[in-house]
Amino acid sequence: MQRNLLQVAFLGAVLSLMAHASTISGKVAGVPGVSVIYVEAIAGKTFPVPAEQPVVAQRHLMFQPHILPVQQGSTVEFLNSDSVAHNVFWPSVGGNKKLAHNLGTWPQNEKRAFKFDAVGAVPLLCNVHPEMNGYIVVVPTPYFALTSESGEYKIENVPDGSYSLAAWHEGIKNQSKHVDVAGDAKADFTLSR
Ligand SMILES: [Cu+2]
Repeated sequence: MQRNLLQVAFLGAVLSLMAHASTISGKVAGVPGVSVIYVEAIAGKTFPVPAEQPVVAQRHLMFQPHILPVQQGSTVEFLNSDSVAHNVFWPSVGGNKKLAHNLGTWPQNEKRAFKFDAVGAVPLLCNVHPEMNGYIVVVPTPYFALTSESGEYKIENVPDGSYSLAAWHEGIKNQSKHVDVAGDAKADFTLSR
């Protein structure tokens, strides 16, 4: 009897979780190329650090991908895929120059890792090749997406609630807006230089 009750309670919990995970989708207009859309920090809520370690390659004298969004606390691997040595450094995180860091310089097929605990955009540079640049965008929640080249995005499995949703775009001031998620929600942004 008690076991049946437990099963019912468990099933109920699973169903309620399923019922309350929604999708936020929309489009970023006004600027060309990809943007990062993310749910800003939620008061009183913390998230487990994701296990996967995303990779930024240095390939053909570029950082690839050019823009990588990651959840706060993620460890990113930097893999040199070129036959020349590359350096990786960043002059700030989220505009804070105290978080500047130089990972060093290393040859082909070697990689180094760094754990990003601070939220904000990390401008990646190489002191060997001044033309190289890229971004890691460290966001505070697991609810984020990189838009398509034409600006469309979709953030899945967002629990119902009220959030501040932010748009990050290279070289542009962050824009945020309020979004209520109770079932699937839409949020569009218009950014300008
Ligand atoms: Cu380089």
